[in-house]
Amino acid sequence: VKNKFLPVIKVIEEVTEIIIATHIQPDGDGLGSLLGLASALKKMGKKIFATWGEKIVISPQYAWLPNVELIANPRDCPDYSVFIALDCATFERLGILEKCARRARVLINIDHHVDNTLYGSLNIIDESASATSQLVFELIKQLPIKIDKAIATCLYTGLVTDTGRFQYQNVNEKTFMIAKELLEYTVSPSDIFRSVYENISYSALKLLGLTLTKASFIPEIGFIYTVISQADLSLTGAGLEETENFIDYLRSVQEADVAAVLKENESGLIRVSLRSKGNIDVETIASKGGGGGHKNAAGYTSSKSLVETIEWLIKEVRAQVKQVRSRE
Ligand SMILES: [Mn+2]
Repeated sequence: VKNKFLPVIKVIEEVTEIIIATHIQPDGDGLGSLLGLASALKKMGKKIFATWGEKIVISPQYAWLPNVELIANPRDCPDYSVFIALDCATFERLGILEKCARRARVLINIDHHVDNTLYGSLNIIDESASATSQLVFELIKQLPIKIDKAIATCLYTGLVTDTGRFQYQNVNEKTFMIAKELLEYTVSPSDIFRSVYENISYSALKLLGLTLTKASFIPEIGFIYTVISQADLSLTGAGLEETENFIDYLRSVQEADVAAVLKENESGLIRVSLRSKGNIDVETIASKGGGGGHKNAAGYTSSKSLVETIEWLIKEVRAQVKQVRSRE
């Protein structure tokens, strides 16, 4: 097979300074691929600027990641000629880095989202990859450095979080092969499990309780959803960055086919996270809302009121569920 990373490696070899970015509101895969690649390129002797395009807040869940101190303030984004975007499906998801990315001579887009808009001047998109961290691993393996425990830990974290601990539909034989290879660098799955999944604050636990109590369920379409408002955050003292996994609790409800968590951010916009089971495609709904993602995990941002956002969402979920049921 043709080596899809050759053009990327050529660009990396040509320059000494590189910007690496992931999407705003980064998840474990965004942060894992960002820090994994940043660590590797630094080892090659490159000057690295690693960031994402909004105020940098890292939840305790990921603040322990190796080399996390490499993350810089996006407002200081330098004038480097190469910009690598990781796990970022659309140009908009680069947030305030858009200008910085546009300024670069080469914009490399490495991702696994089906709906990636190919905004790069070099696009390496592989929908079959379980995580962008998997693609970054394939790339780093071809660079003239020794992969170490720190790099492998970042990439394993991306893999384990994006696959729901190796249980989502994006898992295949290759996922486990890559996990096995990463373990050869003395990565500790149990340490990573504890750091990612047993590291929530007491405030976040309270917020989770509140969020679950408020959940609504519409049985005829198997739709469960809940809301996290700014008031809920001040009441409990938790931060939005601590709520990434909350949707998994909704998704785990036996009668639910679609789950949504609506999060009100500081500027009053509503970030909608969606999950589905089986053939129900939430990516279609998210795209209609101006976002994107994968078939069973997607999201978008709504500037409508909370009530209007919920009404629109219920209508879209109803249509999607009906369509799938009529086919089955
Ligand atoms: Mn990902």
